[in-house]
Amino acid sequence: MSKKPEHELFTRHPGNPILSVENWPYKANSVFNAAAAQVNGQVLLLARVEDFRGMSHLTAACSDNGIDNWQIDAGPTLMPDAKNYPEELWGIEDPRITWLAEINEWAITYTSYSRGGPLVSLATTKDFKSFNRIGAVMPPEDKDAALFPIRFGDYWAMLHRPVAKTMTIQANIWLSFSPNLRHWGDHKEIIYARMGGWWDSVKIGLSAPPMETEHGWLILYHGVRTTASGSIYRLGLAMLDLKNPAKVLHRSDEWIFGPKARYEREGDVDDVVFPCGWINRNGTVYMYYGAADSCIGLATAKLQDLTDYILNCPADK
Ligand code: BMA
Repeated sequence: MSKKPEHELFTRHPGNPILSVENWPYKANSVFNAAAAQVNGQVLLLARVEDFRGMSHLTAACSDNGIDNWQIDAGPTLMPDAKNYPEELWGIEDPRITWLAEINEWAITYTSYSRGGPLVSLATTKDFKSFNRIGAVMPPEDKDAALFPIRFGDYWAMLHRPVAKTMTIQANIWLSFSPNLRHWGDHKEIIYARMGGWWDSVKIGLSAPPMETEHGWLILYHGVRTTASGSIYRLGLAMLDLKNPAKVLHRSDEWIFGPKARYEREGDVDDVVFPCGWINRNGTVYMYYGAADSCIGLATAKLQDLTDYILNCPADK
């Protein structure tokens, strides 16, 4: 693993980017923002693949070690289906995967790019070959959604990021509940973009799905700041209460990972790190992130270091 900047908790893999269009079995413009899951002892990534029309679909890649020797599906794994799901008109993007033990299926939240703007869609699968679409679960504009793996009382819970254009743009993380995965309510706004000079001043959004720890739900989120030369996407951590995920226990003041390597600084969209998946392999967290909307990077950290860090961060204000 290569050296990491002093303030960063994650170490970039020296083989980065670990996946890009050069590895892809079919023609594509870019491969990025992949969800991650541990499936039958392997690491599965469900990558966003953008075609030369500018529209995205999702394709699965599997590896024994989560680093190399990826077996990539020969063609798209999940294509937009605008005929039956009109909200998928302009593609499907940025998936997140959560294992729902109760129903013995994986839940995939993804962004559908509808005529009215991006919105949150949900599908389930047992095998990443056939998919059962629940369909659009949040109207536009809303994205960056992931489910918790368990119910709280009778209710499934989902983090997501609606956008409201009032006097300023409001793009904060919300928590919603559902008895059946289809109908969502009891909406609560829980983590706010910090405004002003902060690194996460303009927009924030959930990155990977919440990770359960003994201290609480570990949250990885991205924050956006706009500068004279564009937006910078960086990452922060938060911790939610285990029993009551609406309660934010801690939040990092500083970003813990940001665009530094060349493949993160230069691409179709410069200065973006955008994880949609992380997994815990024997105490090591593998974070998979889209780099500059062009390729996929891997960075690792000890889960213990992440929890030590966030527990020492201030209680959320
Ligand atoms: C966000 C999403 C991501 C993308 C990022 C940077 O709004 O569209 O898919 O990686 O912008 O372009």
